[in-house]
Amino acid sequence: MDKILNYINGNFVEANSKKWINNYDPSTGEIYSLIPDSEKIDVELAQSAAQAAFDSWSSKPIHYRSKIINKIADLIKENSNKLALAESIDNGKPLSLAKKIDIPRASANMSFFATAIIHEESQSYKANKEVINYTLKKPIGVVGCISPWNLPLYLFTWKIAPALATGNTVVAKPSEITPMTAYLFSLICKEAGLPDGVLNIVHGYGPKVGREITRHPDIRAISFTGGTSTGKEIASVAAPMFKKLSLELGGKNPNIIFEDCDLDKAVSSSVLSSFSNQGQICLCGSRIFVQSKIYKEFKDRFLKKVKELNVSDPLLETTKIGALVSKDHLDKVLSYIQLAKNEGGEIIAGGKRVNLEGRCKDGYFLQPTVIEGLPYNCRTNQEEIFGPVVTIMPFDSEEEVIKYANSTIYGLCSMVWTSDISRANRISSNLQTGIVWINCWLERDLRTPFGGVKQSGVGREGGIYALNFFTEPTNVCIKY
Ligand code: TXE
Repeated sequence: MDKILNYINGNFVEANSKKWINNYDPSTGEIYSLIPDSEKIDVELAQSAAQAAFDSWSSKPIHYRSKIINKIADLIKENSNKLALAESIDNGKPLSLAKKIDIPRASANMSFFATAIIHEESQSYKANKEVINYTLKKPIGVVGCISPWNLPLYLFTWKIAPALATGNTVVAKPSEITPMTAYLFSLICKEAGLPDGVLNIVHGYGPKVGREITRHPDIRAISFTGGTSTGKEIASVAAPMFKKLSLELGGKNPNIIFEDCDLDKAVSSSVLSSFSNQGQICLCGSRIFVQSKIYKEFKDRFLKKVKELNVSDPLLETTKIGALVSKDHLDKVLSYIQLAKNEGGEIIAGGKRVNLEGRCKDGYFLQPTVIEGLPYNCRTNQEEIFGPVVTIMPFDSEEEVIKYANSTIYGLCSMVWTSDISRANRISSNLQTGIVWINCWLERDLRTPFGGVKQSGVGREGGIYALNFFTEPTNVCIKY
């Protein structure tokens, strides 16, 4: 049985408690590895190591930090097959998806921020002949990075890269449900020559380890991605301690299809935005709104493609829908399908657990599910389900669909399909989301502001937004 270890002060160690947590393979339902059941003392050891490493790391020239972070990016690439397999086994996602998206993006996260710091410009302001102001951006110190299970290494590196690049030292915690690639990442960081204590990874439960990171007085900023309810908990602990907070939370994203769209593209993209990663991406379009005139044609073409999606062993190249991440999550998603029925919805595709043959017979598999006939304001259309489940409904006017789209507590992203550029701009300015994709989905430029409004989060990640989050500006004013 593989034992995952904490990475503290450059050493690979068990939890102080010597206790372990079972780690399940969601495709088989079997325990396949163990993770340290860490607690407060382990977080304190990690914080001390990070504190001790801070002065040296933060004072290193940017090209030194850039070189090491680029080396980590290269080693992720060199180990991409091993990392993709580990990700697929740990999360249940198709191996092909991990190879195509998760691991390449983890490497890109590291190389993007390794170069961002050597191109970043700083500001100066000349008020008159005698006075000049300039801005110094200093690293914060020891920062906390806490990440979720849906895109494990992708989101873990998305936080760690800018934190390290800007000269901070890090105490990081991956989800206890998908710890494997974070562990392999720590081995890569060691091999790349990252100095001891610069990055520390503590495995374990959220309420124990995550909470201790959040409440440690000398971890001065928290970057978190996960559920909205957990985000509230973290904010309630960190805010009174005046910590900087970056919260990337849930979503209930509208996918709006106007009658003047390119229907082929809208249909095929909607299948991806509905069911990629088993619908376990905060950016998935879980509410599909189709203008009445094309509702039946879109629905028929969409359902045909959905029913062609094969749910099978994630390790098979042909698999499009893998396992959900855990038994608890499968039960949660199934409970929402039951809720949809209770609310008067009709299941027009899927809706049932899939029992595969062979090694995956006990895995957590679910049919891609489409539900019709629900009102826009019922619980099924208001709450984040985070599985391969979408609702579909018609609309007539722009005003009507904007009202539906903006009706939830979330505001992460929207998709809009139209060939009318004026309409695209009009709709984008009225949608209450941090991101709007027009005639596309998940087109990503890492320089852009990434994040949501309302209960989808606080702050933005990406590009200069991440560099600013992980630094504190000092304005220096000189009078000649
Ligand atoms: O996330 P959690 P979970 C949504 C999705 C999902 C729900 C819960 O709806 O069903 O969130 O998922 C750590 N203090 N998203 O349970 O609990 C935890 O150990 C500090 C959307 O995975 O938020 C893990 O490392 N940390 C999201 C991380 O927080 C705590 C992606 C996320 O766990 C903690 C994933 C605490 N009190 C789920 N409790 C997105 N936006 O992409 C837990 N953690």
